[in-house]
Amino acid sequence: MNGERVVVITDIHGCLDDCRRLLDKMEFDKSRDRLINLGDTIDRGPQIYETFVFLRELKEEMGERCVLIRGNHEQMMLDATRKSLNRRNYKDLWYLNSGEKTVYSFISHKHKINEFRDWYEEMPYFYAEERFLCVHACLKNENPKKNSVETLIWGRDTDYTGKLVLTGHTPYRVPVYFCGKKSADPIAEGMWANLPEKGMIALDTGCVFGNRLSGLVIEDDRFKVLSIRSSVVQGG
Ligand SMILES: [Mn+2]
Repeated sequence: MNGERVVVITDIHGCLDDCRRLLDKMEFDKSRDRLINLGDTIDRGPQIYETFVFLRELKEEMGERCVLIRGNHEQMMLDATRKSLNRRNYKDLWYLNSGEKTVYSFISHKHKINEFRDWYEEMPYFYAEERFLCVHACLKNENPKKNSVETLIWGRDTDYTGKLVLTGHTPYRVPVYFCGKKSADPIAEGMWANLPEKGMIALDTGCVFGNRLSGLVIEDDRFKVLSIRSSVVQGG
């Protein structure tokens, strides 16, 4: 193996215990690997503030090897907490999507999430390298800059056939691969395979809804999917 290992996770939604267990299973090494998180770190789950502390420490230690991409939930929070006259509608939207849980998680640790807006504001909408692209939701055009923000963080298109993109956002039972047809091909757990050049790998498996947390390990031009069972009790 020549290059660094890449470890991709997504849609943690405050499920920090599960995130740690998955990173252990992926043998994540913060001193050498690149970590890419595809967004949606906040809202819905049990340990939202703790997830923030964990990721902030990792980012501080790893620097540019830690890539934290923006999801629609970070975007809703940023819109709802922006200092402007017009944020009432944004706050309603965020609270409809579990924003209150994030607010109270920070308050219960004697913080306001507003204190850390700047940290969340630094999250980019996409990440690109030679082998693949990363966005939270989906792409229509393989040039990330030619997609609307709406597509990047909320989109649900699966008919993309451009350069390989890794996504989260829409939960599937297991990680799936799409390339130009409606049906999804499930990706087998723990099996090394060649990294596709085109299409879309969707990694969100609904951990916060009680299913599984999944991630991708990439070494050179090969990848494998690893996952764990969620510890979240539904309705809890
Ligand atoms: Mn999302």
